[in-house]
Amino acid sequence: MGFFQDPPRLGHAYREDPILADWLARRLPHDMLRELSPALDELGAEAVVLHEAQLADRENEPRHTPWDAWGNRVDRIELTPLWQRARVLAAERGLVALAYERRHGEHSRVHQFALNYLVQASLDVYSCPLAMTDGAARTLLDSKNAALIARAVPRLTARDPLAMWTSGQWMTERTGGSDVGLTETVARPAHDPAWPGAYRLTGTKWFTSATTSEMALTLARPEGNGPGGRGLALFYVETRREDGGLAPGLVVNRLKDKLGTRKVPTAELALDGVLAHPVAGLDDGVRNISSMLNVTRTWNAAGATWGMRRAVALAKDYARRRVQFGASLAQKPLHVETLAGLEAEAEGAFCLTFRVIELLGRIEAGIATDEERMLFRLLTPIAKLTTGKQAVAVASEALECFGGAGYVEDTGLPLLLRDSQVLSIWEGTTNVLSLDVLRVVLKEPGALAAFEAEVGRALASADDASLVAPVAAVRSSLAHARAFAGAASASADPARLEAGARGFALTLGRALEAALLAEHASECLALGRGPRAAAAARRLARNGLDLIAQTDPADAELLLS
Ligand code: MFK
Repeated sequence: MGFFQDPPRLGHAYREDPILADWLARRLPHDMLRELSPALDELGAEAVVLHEAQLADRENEPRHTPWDAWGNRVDRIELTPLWQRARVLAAERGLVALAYERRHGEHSRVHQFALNYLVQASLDVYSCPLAMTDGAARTLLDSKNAALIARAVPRLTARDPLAMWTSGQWMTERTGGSDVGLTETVARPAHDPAWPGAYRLTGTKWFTSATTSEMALTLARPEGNGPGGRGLALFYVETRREDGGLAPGLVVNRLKDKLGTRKVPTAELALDGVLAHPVAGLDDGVRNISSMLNVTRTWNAAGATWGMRRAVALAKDYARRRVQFGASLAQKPLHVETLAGLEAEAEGAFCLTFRVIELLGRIEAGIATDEERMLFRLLTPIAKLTTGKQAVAVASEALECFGGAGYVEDTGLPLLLRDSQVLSIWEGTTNVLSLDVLRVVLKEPGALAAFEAEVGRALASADDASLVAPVAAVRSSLAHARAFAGAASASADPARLEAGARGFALTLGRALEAALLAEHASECLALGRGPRAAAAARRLARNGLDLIAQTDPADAELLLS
C-alpha cells in the first residue's frame, strides 16, 4: 500500500489551449480580441470548475415520469443539475444569442464559437439543445415567416435564462434516419378558427434529442402530397402548455437507452394531432430545413473539436504525472509520438471547423461572395464527417493513454469516448454526408473550383521552408481527389463512384485541414509565435491525408459474400 496515482487535471481551458489564442490573434481585429479577452479568460477558468462538477455528478441521468400518482399523463422529464446550470450559463453568456446580436459583424460567429469551444466539453453535451436552438433561429430567419420569427426568435436568442427557449429538431422516424423522404407523419388542416392556417400532425418521431425544449421544427407530409422529401413540409410546433406540461397531442413514449450522451434526454415521441404551423409553404420540407442542418452540422464539427481538445489535454497532463518503467510517460519517446499524433489531429480539426464558422459569419453578415457561399455548402458536410471520425479515433487513443484507468467508469474518462461516438452518427452519418459531398461536387460546377481556390489561398500563405512536406502532401492528395471527381463527372462506373465517396470526402477534409494548419503555422512563425504549429502541420500530414485509394468495390463484394 502507500501508492496512489495522481489523477489527470484539467488546466485553464483558454490560457493552456495550444491553438485558440494564436488563431484568434491572426483572425480577429486587435480591438475586438482585447474586448473579448476577459470573457475568454473567465470561461477558460469556469470550464475547470464545471469539469469538476461533471466528474462529481457522473451517475445522475435525466428521468422520465410518464404518469402522476393519480393516473394523469404528465411526461415530466427531470434534467441533471449540471444541465440546469448549463441553461443559465448559456443564456447569460449568449452562447446562441451572440450570433444573432451580431455586435462584431462577420466575426460574431467566431466570438460565439470561441466561447462555446472553451466551455462545452464541461457541460455534458448541453451543446445538443443549443445547436438545435441556433439552427432553428437561423431557419426561421431564412424562411422570412414574419409571424414565427416575431414569436420565436427573440425567445431562442434570449439572455434571460427564464425567458430563453431551446428548440428540438424532429426529423428521424422509424422508416428513416438518413432517408428523411420516407417520413410517415401526416399533416392535416386543423380547421380551427383560433389557429387559421394551422395543421395537426400525427405520427411517431423516433429519435428526438433534448426533449425538454419549448419548440421544435419538424417535417410532416400534408395529406395528398407526393412522396419523398419534396412532398414533406416544414412545421413549427410549440411543445409546452402554459403550466410547463407537454402540449396536447404530444406523448413521450420513452427515453432512449444510449451508449453515450446519456445526460441528453432523447425521446421517442408520439404525435397525436399536435398543433403545428407551416414555416415555409407546404412542400420542399427537406430543402427548407437545410439551413438548420448546416448550422447543427457546424456545431457538430465544433463539438468534435472541443471533445478532442479535452481528451488530448487530459492525456497530456496525465503523461507528466504517470511514472512507468522509471520515468514519466512524458519522457517516453513512443508515448510522446502518440500524443503528438493526437495533438495534430485536434489542431487540424480546429482550423477546418473555425474556417467553416468564419464563412457562416460572413454569410450572415451579408458580405460573403458566391464562391464563399458555395464553399460553405461543401464544407459543412466535409467538416462534420471529417471531424466526427477524428473525434472517435482521438478519444479512443486518448483512453489508451491512461491504460486501465481509461477503461474504468469512476475515473470519468470513458465519457470522452462514449460522448464522441455520436458525432459521426447524428446529423448525418459519415456515408450519407459523403454522398452529399459527391452530389454537390457533381451538381454544382463551381463547388470543386471553390474548394481548390480555398486550398490554394491557404497554401500560398504557407511559404515557410519548414512546411514543404505538408504542402506537398496537400497538393498530392488534392490531385488524387481531382482525378476522382473528373472520373465521376465522366460518370465512369456508378458503383465505384458511390463506393469511393467516403475516401473522396475524407481526403478533401484532411487535405484542407492540413492546408489551413500550414497557413496558420506560417503566420505564427511570421508573428514570432514559435514553431509548434508548423510541427502540428507536419505531423498531421504524416498521419495521412489521402484516402482515395482505399476503395475497391469488387473486393468489397467478395468480402461480403
Ligand atoms: C455538438 C453537436 C450538436 C449536434 C446536435 C444534433 C442533435 C441531433 C439531431 C438529429 O440528429 S436530427 C436528424 C438529422 N438527420 C439528418 O441529418 C438526415 C441525414 N440525411 C441527409 O442529410 C440526406 O442527404 C437528406 C435527408 C438531405 C436527403 O434527402 P433527399 O430528400 O434525398 O434530399 P435531396 O434531394 O438531397 O435534397 C433536397 C433539396 O435540399 C435539394 O435542393 P433542390 O430541391 O434545389 O434540388 C438539395 O440541394 C437541398 N439540400 C439538401 N441538403 C442541403 C441542401 N441545401 C443546402 N444545404 C444542405 N445541407
